[in-house]
Order: sequence, then C-alpha cells, then structure tokens
Amino acid sequence: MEETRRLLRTVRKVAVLTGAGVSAESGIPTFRGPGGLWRNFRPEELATPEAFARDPRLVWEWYAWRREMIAAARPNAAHLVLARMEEFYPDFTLITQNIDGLHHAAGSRNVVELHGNIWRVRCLREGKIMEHREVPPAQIPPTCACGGVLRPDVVWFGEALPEAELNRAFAAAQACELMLVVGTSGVVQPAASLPYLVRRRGGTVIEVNTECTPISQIATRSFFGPAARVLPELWEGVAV
Ligand code: BJW
Repeated sequence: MEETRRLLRTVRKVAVLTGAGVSAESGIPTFRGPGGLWRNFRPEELATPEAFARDPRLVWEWYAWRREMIAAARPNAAHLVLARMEEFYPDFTLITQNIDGLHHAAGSRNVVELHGNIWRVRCLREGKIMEHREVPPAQIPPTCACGGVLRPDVVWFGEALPEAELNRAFAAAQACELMLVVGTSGVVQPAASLPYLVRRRGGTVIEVNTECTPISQIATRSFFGPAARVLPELWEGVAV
C-alpha cells in the first residue's frame, strides 16, 4: 500500500473508473453478485430499448423503485475521497458507469457519466432531455408536455453511449498516467476496455474491489476490500 501511496503522490494525470460497487456502502445495490439487481430481474426484461417498447410501465416501476433508494442515499467515504483527489491533481477525470449522481453530490466536478443519469428523462417524440426528479413519478410512464412518452435518460444494452462522454472517457484513458478502477465487475463494454487501454500504453492501473475481476488480471495492483474503507486508506498521507 505504501508503494501505491508513493505513486499517488508523484503522478499528475489521473483517471478514475467507477462502477456500482462504489455506491454499495451508500445502500444502493450492485447489478451482479450477492444481492445484485440482476439476481432478481432479467436485464433483457428491464434494461433494453425492446423491453421499454414492450412494457414501459414495468421498466418505469423498476426505475421508480431505484429512484426511491437513490434519493435516500448519501455519498460514502469512497465518493468523498474521490472528490478530494480532484482538488489535488492538476489533471483528473472521474468516469462513472453509475447513474445515481452520488459523485456530484460528494463534490466531484469533472465527472463523465457514461451510462446517463436516473434524474434525467428523454422524450421519445422530440428527443428533448430534461431533469425529472419526481419520487415516485406522478404518472407512470411519465409524459412530456408534447404528449410523448418519457424514458429514463440512461444507456441500455444495445444502445450507443453518449458520444461526448465516450470521447472524454477515452481521451482521459489515453492521457492519464494512472487509472484507479473502483467497484466495477469489468464486464460491460465499452467501459470495461478503458483500463486495458491504459495498460497497453504503459500506464498504471490500480483496482479496488471486494472481489477478483477480469481487470485484476491486467491491473498493476489490486486491493481487495470495500471501497469506503480501502480508498481512504490509500489516500492517507498522500495530499499533505
Ligand atoms: C465493491 C463493493 C464495495 C461490491 N467496494 N467494490 C463486446 C463484447 C461483448 C458484448 C459487447 C461488446 N460490446 C458491447 C457489447 C454489448 C454490451 C455488453 O457489454 N454486454 C456484456 C454484458 C457482455 N454493451 C452494450 O450494449 C453497451 N452499448 C454498446 O456497446 O453499444 C454499441 C453501439 C454502438 C453504436 C450504435 C448502437 C450500439 C451499453 C451498455 C449499457 C449498460 N447499461 C447498464 C444499465 C444502465 C442504466 C441503469 O443503471 O439502469 O449499466 S447495465 C449495468 O452494468 C449498468 C452498469 O453501469 C453496468 C456495469 O456494472 P458495474 O458498475 O460494473 O456493476 P456490477 O454489479 O457488475 O459490479 C459491481 C462490482 O463492485 C463487483 O465487481 C463487486 O465485487 C464490486 N463491489 N461492493 C468495492 N463495497
């Protein structure tokens, strides 16, 4: 751990990739693994455009349930340390697959939300994107002023990621000296390819996860334990 702290003290360009595990200790279930969201729901029934076309009500009920959990959640020690890191490094990009907005709530600013945000909706008729914070939504599925059906502004399987965010994520992976990969199973593309890109360029990849993942095979170092404990430990004494 001391060696990694030394590295964290010397590098200047840092990227972070987070997944559901970073919010686990805020009480938000992960997708895969024990208690994961996919254990009780089939992704193809809920997180695809086809599922939404077939049964928008069912999909919205799932998102309404998740909104309730997220609305009650607060950033944990892992989110807070990542926000402090941003103040320390001259070049810092936080790439997240999470849609819960907890990195912003913790004070992070340069955040790339690869899979969208649960507090935004998109009108299926006009394509307009707007903030929508009703918990629970007054109407399910909610509708736009134009009469179109609103969908959560998140990225489902088979859908393209938002171009600007994807470009920012690849640019950060291309430029960073070190990437911290926190709480992701590393199986969903294209996000999972970012640490591989860093390693191919000769950069350092530090993983924090409760379990071994495919990224552990290529990581320079993996620290196994809950992010809200491991990240503050790693950061101890770095920014003095
Ligand atoms: C802790 C912890 C603690 C627990 N501390 N750690 C190449 C090969 C094969 C397939 C594909 C491919 N390229 C694309 C695909 C298809 C697909 C894909 O990747 N499928 C794989 C599953 C096989 N990808 C897509 O479809 C993507 N789109 C795409 O590629 O489009 C191409 C295209 C181009 C042009 C036109 C059209 C199309 C889109 C992917 C969208 C993913 N969407 C979701 C839902 C988002 C909305 C929502 O939240 O409802 O995103 S799925 C879900 O998985 C969610 C997550 O962001 C994502 C990643 O999950 P994550 O964050 O890693 O969570 P978990 O649960 O998997 O892992 C948690 C980890 O934390 C575990 O490791 C735990 O151990 C750990 N942990 N507690 C630290 N306290």
